[in-house]
Formats: sequence, structure tokens, C-alpha cells
Amino acid sequence: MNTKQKLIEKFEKKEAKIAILGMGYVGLPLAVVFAEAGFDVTGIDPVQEKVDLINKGESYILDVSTEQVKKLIGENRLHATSDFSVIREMDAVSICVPTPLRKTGDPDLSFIISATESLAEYIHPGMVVVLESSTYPGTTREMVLPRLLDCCDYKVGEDFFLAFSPERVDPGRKDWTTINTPKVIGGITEDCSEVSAKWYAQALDKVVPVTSTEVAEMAKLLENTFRMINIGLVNELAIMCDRLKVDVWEVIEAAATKPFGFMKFTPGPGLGGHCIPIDPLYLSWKLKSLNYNARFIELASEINTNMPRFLVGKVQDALNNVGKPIKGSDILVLGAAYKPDIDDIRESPALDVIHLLEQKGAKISFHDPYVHQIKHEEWEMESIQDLNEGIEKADCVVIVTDHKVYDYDEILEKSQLIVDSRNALGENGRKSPKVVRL
Ligand code: SAJ
Repeated sequence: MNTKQKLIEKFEKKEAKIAILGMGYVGLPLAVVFAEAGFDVTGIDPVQEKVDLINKGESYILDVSTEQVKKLIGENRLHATSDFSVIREMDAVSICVPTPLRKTGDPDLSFIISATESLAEYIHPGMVVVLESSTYPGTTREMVLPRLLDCCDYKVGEDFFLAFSPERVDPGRKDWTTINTPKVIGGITEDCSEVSAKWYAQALDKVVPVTSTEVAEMAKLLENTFRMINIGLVNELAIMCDRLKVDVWEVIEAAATKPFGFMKFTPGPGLGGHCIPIDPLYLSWKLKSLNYNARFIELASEINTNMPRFLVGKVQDALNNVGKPIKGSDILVLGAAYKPDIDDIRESPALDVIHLLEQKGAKISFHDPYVHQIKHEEWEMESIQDLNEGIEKADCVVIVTDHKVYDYDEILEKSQLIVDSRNALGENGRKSPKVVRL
């Protein structure tokens, strides 16, 4: 049996030893899924605090219960360490590390490079490596493979195998999880695709092999660029409808009655999160290096980035219409997280809205049941505790993130003036003279 066949047999017999690099919202769920499928799994993370929590049987990730971790640790099927040298005993390693943007807006591959260089010291024949971090097409072949080959004279696709498989984790989602979300996977060579697909198929419901790492990398960027551009489209529609004095929310509801050929997106205060605003810029950055300007991405990014300013303009007009300057007005922002019902404020447009209102001299406070404090660049702010008191004191309430826990009828009743950027108030908001919608 050759290396590939031996490795596939190990996967099929669940004898392969697995390591997951990066115990975050992607890596820990993946580690648990493989451990629950019967593999011996080691989570590797440079942050000792995460390692200690896992080894104590505790979870710090929304989608993984402490019970799951405790059980797997108790059964000795899951372990955690900050020591990369354990990789010398591993048969399969998945890299799940962040791919943020630098301040300059360029891709920051430092986490991928650091994880790859640490892994490369222990690479050995009969091993498969899969990169999961969202990145531009070519990263696996151009950045990961050379660093793995630097430390050895093995042949990729014969002695070891390398593939890319985009993560599709949506934290907090219950319907589509790590196990049942279809998983695209593509290798440097056909044998790399086959071996990595065989590995993942032992634990995941549906694996979708593709012929190269570039196809898999690009599929992920299409998924998130599709979203970012369509959100940019409806945000521009909101600006157009504002000029036309047409209610954009009614327009979208009407269009959404079309049972085919239309997909509903809704305007908002801007584009938050660590995927949608960022992944498409990895693609446009790569294309720039090939002398191509990805105009849709650039334009959508410009429109989405401008939405906080557009919303603040609506607040200024709303206060002006009741004879109040924005300067000195008490303004309460409802919702700081980047999307409803979570506590994540990464890239949240609420941060820009608050900053812009403060710059115009407003007396700003915010409330968010999930976000108790904002620490952002040079400023920080605590969420108010008494929502009713905050609403009654406010000259204007600005709904930025429409958490489900809010009682919108009560907010409507108690507020003097509301600017609703999410249509959280629905029909009642449309009819009320004290509500301005995006
Ligand atoms: N947003 C709008 N209008 C919309 C949809 C979203 O303004 O119609 C805003 C949100 O408020 C948020 C931002 O866009 O600020 C991103 O929202 P999102 O719903 O795309 O949520 P994310 O960032 O958590 O995206 C993740 C992605 N999952 C992965 O990358 C694995 C994305 O591909 C998923 O489609 C998305 O979750 C999802 O559907 O929940």
C-alpha cells in the first residue's frame, strides 16, 4: 500500500491522530466533531488560557457546550496543548487561524504564516494538512506549500498531502452546524483532494471535493462577496429611495414576494462582522496584484462603509425637524453588536455611528443586552443599565441593531423620536409620526 492508501485506511478505521491548530469559533467545533466521530484529537493553541480551559473540560465557544468538552476530555479523546511538537505524531492537521485585515486594508496572513512555520518543523511523510482560514485564491499553493517544503524534501501529493477547505461556521446558528453544513475541499493535487476529502467525510455529513485549492479558496470568497455586494445594493437602494421619497422597506417587501429569481437583503447602518466586510477585500487585493480592479467589490465596500454617515444624516434631519440641533441632544443608540442576538462587535457599524454622533456634539449613550462595554481604539463606553430611563431621557433613540429581546412596542410608546435603521418597528414604525426609517 502506498502512503495515500495507508492514510485513507487510517481515516476509515478512525486510527488517525488529528490536530486542529487554532481553538477559536472554527477550530474548537471542528475538534469536537472529529473527536465525537471517534478520532483522537489534539487542539493546539498558543494561548495557554484556552488550552487550560479545554483540558479542564470547559468551553468558551458559543457553539460548543461545556458538557461536550468535559465528556471528550473524560474519555481522553480530546486534548489541548500549546506545544506544536505534538504534530510529529499527528497524521492530519487542520489550520483554523484568523485572517484579518491590516490597518492599511491589506490582508494580514501573519497567523497563517506563523501556524505554517510552526507546523513545518514537524511535518513528516504520511501526513495531510488542510487550511480552513478564509483567504485569497493561491494562498495555499503560494504561501503555505513553500513553507512546508522549506523544512523537508518530501513530495506534495506523494509523501504528504495539502488541501484547502473553507470554514462555513455561523456562530449561534442551530440549523446549519459544523457537522451538517456541506464542506468544500480542494487539494494541491488530485490525490491531495482525495485524501483530505476522505478524512473530512469520516465526520461531516457532506463533503464536496473540488479539483484544486484555488477553486475551494475562490468558492468561499464568492459566497461572502455575493453577500457583501447584495447588501451594498440594498444600501444604495435605501439612499435612492430616500431621494425619491419612496419607502425602501415596502419596496423590498414587495419585491420579495417574487417566488423566483430574487433573494431578499435588507439595508442597515453598515456592514459588520469578521467575514463579510473582510473576505471580499482579500479577493480585490489579490486581483489588484494581477492588474485588475474588482469594481463591484470596491463600490459595494464604499457604499457599505458610508452607511453610518448616511444614518447619522437621518438622525440630524429628524432632530432638526423637531427644532433640536444634534449638538447637545441626548441620543440613545440601541444595539452595539454587528448583527442581532449576538455579543460580537467586530467591525460593528454601531461603533462608527456612535463616533460620528459624538463628533457632532451629541450626548451619546448606548444600550445592548449582550454588549456591556465597548472598547474601541481610543475610546470606551459602558452600556446603560436602565433602558426605560435611557429612552425617557433621550431626545432621539437610534435603533442600530435589532436584537429580538427588545420590546419594540414599549420602545415606540416611550420614545420622543426614533430613527429605525433596521425596520425593527415594522408597520407601527411606518405609521408613527415620531419614527424615521432608513
Ligand atoms: N446585513 C445587512 N443586510 C442583510 C444581511 C446582513 O445589513 O440583508 C449586515 C448585518 O447586519 C451584519 C453584516 O451585514 O452587520 C454581516 O451579516 P451576515 O448576516 O452576513 O452575518 P455574518 O457576518 O455572521 O456572516 C456569516 C457568514 N458565514 C461564514 O462566513 C461562514 C456568511 O457567509 C453567512 O451567510 C452569514 O453568517 C449568515 O447567513 O448568517
